[in-house]
Amino acid sequence: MKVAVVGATGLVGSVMLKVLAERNFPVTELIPVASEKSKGKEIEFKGKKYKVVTIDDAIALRPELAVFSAGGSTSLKDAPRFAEVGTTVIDNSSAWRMDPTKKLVVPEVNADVLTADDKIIANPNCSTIQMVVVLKPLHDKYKIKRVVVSTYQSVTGTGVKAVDQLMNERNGIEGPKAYAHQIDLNVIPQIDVFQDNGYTKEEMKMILETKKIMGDESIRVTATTVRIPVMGGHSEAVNIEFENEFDLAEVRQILEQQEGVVVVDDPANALYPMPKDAHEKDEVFVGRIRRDESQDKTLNLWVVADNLRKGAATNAVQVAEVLLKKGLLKEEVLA
Ligand code: 11C
Repeated sequence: MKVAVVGATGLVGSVMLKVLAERNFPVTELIPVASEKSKGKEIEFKGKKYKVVTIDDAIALRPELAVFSAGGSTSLKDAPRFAEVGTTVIDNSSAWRMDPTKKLVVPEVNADVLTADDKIIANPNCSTIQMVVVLKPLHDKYKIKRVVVSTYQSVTGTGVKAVDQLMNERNGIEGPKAYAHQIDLNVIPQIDVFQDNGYTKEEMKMILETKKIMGDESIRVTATTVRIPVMGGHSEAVNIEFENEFDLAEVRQILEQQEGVVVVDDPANALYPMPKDAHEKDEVFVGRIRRDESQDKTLNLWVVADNLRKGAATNAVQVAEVLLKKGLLKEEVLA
């Protein structure tokens, strides 16, 4: 099928192309889309070269699927234009996530919500995705009451400018800044802008998106999201209070059996998930599985994933795979 990748020259866009190729998604014609200044640039996909086109050109080509990673304002403006001609859009931005008419999907958690009527589907925030993949099977078994999460997030979540800032600072080179503060040899307890309640937008995404994806507004979530001078993936310390008592060996077994999760938990041999090891992997890694001894029915976990893969591109492609498997992408695009 014809697939448009909107934002093909960005960090997520380039990983998207890699993931589409690796997973052998049935792309017969790739339509790489970027801003006017990248028009005509060549992108290689599965050994073939494709010219970057503008959004208007891409809509005229009537793709069956468009995957967006070009920021919220592009998504708000242009995703409906694709949808109008019958293209199914999977959108990586935060533009549509909390819209009650749009589905917010992590296939391991809520693939069942997708229907043929869903023309714009939202891909959740990276730090939310890796957490809910782990929470879901535990919620099904023990019912989660409350989650307290603290994140340690990679600079790749901000984009190329932040990666450059980190490397420039490390090498003593002046350059443009993605953050208001130095990031190398530092930790910044702010991701995205502050809201009136004192939380950042990233923290509110984790709180609100988790409830929507899990389909349970009763789960209480609180978050502190932090940028650290790391590439390769986001890490999260997650504290989970359950309604029901759990058995630690059973928790481990449930997580080992969960699709998309890999348990790395061997403290005696200093084995636990780390962003360096999660880099370029599609799975979510869990370790440091232990009881919170300060409170009943409460568990502590350490969760790591490549934020550009499972946190963005891989999840989007997996959503497309579900649509394909359910026959929801077959509908003819308007001529
Ligand atoms: C970060 N989570 O690490 C952000 C990036 O809503 O898709 C992704 C922003 C989003 O900075």
